[in-house]
Amino acid sequence: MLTYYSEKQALHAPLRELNNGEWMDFAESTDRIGSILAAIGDVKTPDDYGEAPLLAVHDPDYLSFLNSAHQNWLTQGRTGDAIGYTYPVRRRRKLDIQRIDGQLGLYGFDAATPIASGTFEASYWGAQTALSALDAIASDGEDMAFALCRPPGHHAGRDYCGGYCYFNNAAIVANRARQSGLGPVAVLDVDYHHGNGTQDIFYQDGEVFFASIHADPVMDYPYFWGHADEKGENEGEGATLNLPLPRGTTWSSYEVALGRALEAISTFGARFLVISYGADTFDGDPISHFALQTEDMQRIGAAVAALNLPTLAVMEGGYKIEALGDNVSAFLAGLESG
Ligand code: SP5
Ligand code: ZN
Repeated sequence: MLTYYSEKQALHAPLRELNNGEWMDFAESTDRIGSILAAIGDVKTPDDYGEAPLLAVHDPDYLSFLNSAHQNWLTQGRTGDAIGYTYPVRRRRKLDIQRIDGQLGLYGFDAATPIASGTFEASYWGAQTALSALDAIASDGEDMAFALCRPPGHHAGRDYCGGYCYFNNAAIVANRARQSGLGPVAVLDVDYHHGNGTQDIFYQDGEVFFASIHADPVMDYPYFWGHADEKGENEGEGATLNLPLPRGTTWSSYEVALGRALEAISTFGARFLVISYGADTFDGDPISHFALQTEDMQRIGAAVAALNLPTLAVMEGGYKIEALGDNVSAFLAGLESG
């Protein structure tokens, strides 16, 4: 599989996150990439498409914030990673917030998404990785490509980070594919967690279909989004499909949801597919609770490939480091078998 990755993506290396009221080692670690690279072999270095494709999805003030947040943190005399603690989600008004702690609340939605010294640069190159994979399909005639994005992206919205995500790589390429006339575009999100950022970005947009199979948000992060009755709004009504599944889900019921998602993508008339691939549906993932096996990752890839669409796979989550490389390579083998 044609795969893109930049070593600059490893510059993002927060130390810890808040979990169940305590500090734990940052689950979205740089070791994840080592496991994947060892399993998949050669990767290509991305080109630089600049900030414009990022700004087509993200707010310019949010980019400035991300670019300056860690320096701003250090300027306040702090050490380590910038982490917020004040989240004014209700009845907040438009204020010119300068204090770093206020900005972290304004531009984020959880305390598990630290901003470290290399976060902006790594996230920037993660997005360039996705854009390069898109260009391989759009300009070089490839049928499919894999963007080994890290940090992941699907929890990030137009003007906020969250869930280890800063730039929404899948949304950036879905939007650019649509603008390049490759649409209608569908995004299929198979990460364990609901892709709330991607959903939010396209919620009122009828040109990009978003389907997600994930842990029921009644039980699991991100709690506030991903419920089955969220179906899109205005022009986007009917172009969002949420298929929440219970903890403990194995292939037999996953397969049914996947079939429904793929059928909806066909019915929508998609001509281009972006798949947000998370390996955190794997049995034994340290922060997740499905029970898919490595062979099921191949089955997901093969089922997606049967759609016969130009397909760009974007890496999202997956935290069982020892199994991560095998899971990603099984998924890619499935995609290639189609
Ligand atoms: C991209 C992605 O997969 N983001 C996931 C972000 C999840 N962040 C918070 C998860 C909290 C899980 N707590 C589980 C406790 C297990 N002992
Ligand atoms: Zn996830």
